Amino acid sequence: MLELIQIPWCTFCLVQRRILDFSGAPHRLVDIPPSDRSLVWRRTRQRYYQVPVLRHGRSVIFETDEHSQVIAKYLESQLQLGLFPAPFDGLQKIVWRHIESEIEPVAAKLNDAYYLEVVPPVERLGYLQFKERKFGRGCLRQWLQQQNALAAELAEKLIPFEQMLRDRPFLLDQQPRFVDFDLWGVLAGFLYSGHYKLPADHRRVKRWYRRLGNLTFSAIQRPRTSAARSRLGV
Ligand SMILES: N[C@@H](CCC(=O)N[C@@H](CS)C(=O)NCC(=O)O)C(=O)O
Repeated sequence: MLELIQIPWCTFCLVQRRILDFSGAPHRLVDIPPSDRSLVWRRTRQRYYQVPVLRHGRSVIFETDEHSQVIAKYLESQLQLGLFPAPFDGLQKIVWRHIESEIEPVAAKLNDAYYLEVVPPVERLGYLQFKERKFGRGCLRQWLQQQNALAAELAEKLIPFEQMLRDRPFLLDQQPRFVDFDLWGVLAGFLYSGHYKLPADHRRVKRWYRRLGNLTFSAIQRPRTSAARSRLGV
């Protein structure tokens, strides 16, 4: 059984969670409190403290740098979902770096602005402290005050993706590739608090988001191949 150790509103966790749901592979979600990384620390044998972390039998998989995609590539190796086709190798790397360094921080700030609603009461002090140490005193309050400007920034940053969807159903191709899931997770994090909507002007992004949110691999790919998939009980 695959197990995803996660924080439910973490954008990077939402990426992996959507890939797992898309795959149809049985999996379990293990939520950890943001302030207590002891499970991750233990599982990774004192090598990692961030989330997400994937456990598969005796294997524990986690990222090795800011822009590695170790978990998604592991899932691809096990499930053959077509996430990393060779012809898109370089292009995908450029796009996911852009998504994670330009778009993710804005989406996460907008969700964190509502941390009093998103984060359980017992976790709020630690969360505030963690964010203020990273971004400066009063950052969460400022993001709440600046939410219109941040939302406008996000909408502007989504324009290239709206353009990419002009002639095809997914960002690069006729089926979703890794970068589709990467952007989907970032936007799911943005929407997590329930206070925002995707920008009204970005009609293609809105349709793509809804489509990808409900999509399963079995709906796009027949026949399913690989003994590995059946070993995982897919
Ligand atoms: N590059 C990593 C980033 C993961 C990450 O930033 N996780 C955050 C939660 S969204 C975390 O665990 N932060 C805790 C910390 O940095 O102390 C990935 O893609 O998984």
